[in-house]
Amino acid sequence: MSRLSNATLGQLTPSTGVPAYQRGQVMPGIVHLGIGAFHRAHQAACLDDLLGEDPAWGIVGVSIRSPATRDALAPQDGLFTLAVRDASGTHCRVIGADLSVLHLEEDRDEVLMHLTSLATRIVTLTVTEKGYCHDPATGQLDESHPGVLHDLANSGNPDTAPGLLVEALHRRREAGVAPFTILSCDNLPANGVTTARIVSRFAQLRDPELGRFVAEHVAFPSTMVDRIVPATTDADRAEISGLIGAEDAWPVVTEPFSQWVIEDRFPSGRPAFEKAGVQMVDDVAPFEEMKLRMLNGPHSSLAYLGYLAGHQTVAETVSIPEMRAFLSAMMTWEIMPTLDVPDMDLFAYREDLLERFLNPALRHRTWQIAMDGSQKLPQRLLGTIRARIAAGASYDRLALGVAAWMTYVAGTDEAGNPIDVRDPLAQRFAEMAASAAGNVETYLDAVLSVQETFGTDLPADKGFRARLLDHLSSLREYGALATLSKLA
Ligand code: CS2
Repeated sequence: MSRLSNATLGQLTPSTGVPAYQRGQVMPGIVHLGIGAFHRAHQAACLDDLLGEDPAWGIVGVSIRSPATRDALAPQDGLFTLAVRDASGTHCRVIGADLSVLHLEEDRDEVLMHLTSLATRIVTLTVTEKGYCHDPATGQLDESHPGVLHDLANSGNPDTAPGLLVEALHRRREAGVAPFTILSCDNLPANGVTTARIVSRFAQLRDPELGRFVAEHVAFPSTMVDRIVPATTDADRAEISGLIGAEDAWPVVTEPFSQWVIEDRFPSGRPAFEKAGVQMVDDVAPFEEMKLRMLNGPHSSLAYLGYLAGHQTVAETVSIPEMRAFLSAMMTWEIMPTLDVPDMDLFAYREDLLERFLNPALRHRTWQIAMDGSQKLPQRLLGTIRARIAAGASYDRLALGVAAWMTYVAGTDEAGNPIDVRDPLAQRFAEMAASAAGNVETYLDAVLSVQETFGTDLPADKGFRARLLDHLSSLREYGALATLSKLA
């Protein structure tokens, strides 16, 4: 079987969608940092719809950590298959919007060349929560982060996203080239404002004048992104290569649903996003809060609870009726009252979410969603809990999500199997569990003292601690399913 590439595009099976434009005429206008599966299934698919009309917005993709995506896609001229899956089957379309894929460490000069080019008017990011080198509880740059210290000392050779953005903005300023607009597409709260704070602070630490310049002249619109994109497996690779009739080393698998809401602040210009179904708004905050609290909060909760009880995938976990009832009650009674989204039917949104979680054709692993909880919990569950505390309202189910996370990061599931915990703080949690030696209260107080996640207010809240203690004890004694069933 030949490899997917520009040369073999014409030989694919007739059912495979291909770019509806001449790739050779497309010019790079966007640099994307963090070219993982999510970017390719969401932003790249959206731009692919627009390039026929306006070829000025091709994407240069950059891997910040592993060169694996670059190595898989470079021989394919940046092409990959987007496989949309649901109960009706798998629909394949080849995306051509990523014109080239670079690796920061190995291709640093080329990356910086694109970032400083006049043609690059937007830089988008999906570098995951931890890629911002910030303190998740406060949203401030973590000034003791090893990557930040490295980039401050080696400003011409940055390794982190903030360091790279600031070096590029500095070079553009020196050369008299207008700054690019920075669009964070990660699941951070107020992602534009948060990214602006982090990048401006980094610039200020390098040079106060540069800090002022970034704060005053760089636009950071906020955005809400939504599409469920499980990690690609070898079985996906084999199936999709068979379906398209060419070998694709790194296709992406996703659901039919896709949503993108963007604040319309692009001083250097932008693609006609709205023509691809993007909602352009003045203020993204209500949409973003709705998505983080309604989708991601329950997603993380079900991932920890499901994993602990031995369930591998989201669909498998959510097919348990008590789990569905628990999630629905969590959304209805504890999350929806904290939201205020204009013209939005939250009940319909809730039903759509539960339906999406049930998609039987996506093998979305609970273990994948469980990753990096220390970075995710603040915006997914803890902000909602704070809003409920402020309103004097109950938050039992949300607290169970947090307790399930605490149990998960202690490193053993209900059957006594060790858990491969992936989190920047994994080592600390393992040590806390070991030194608590089975004492639930000692473990709880140790985890609650992690200020990066909980800040200083929640650990001091006696009611919050009491809820967690009840849930932790119940999880240990009766297990996840029995505990959540009481709240379903
Ligand atoms: C998931 C998200 O892995 C996770 O933490 O909750 O990636 C989720 O699938 C997306 O935010 C959906 O838009």
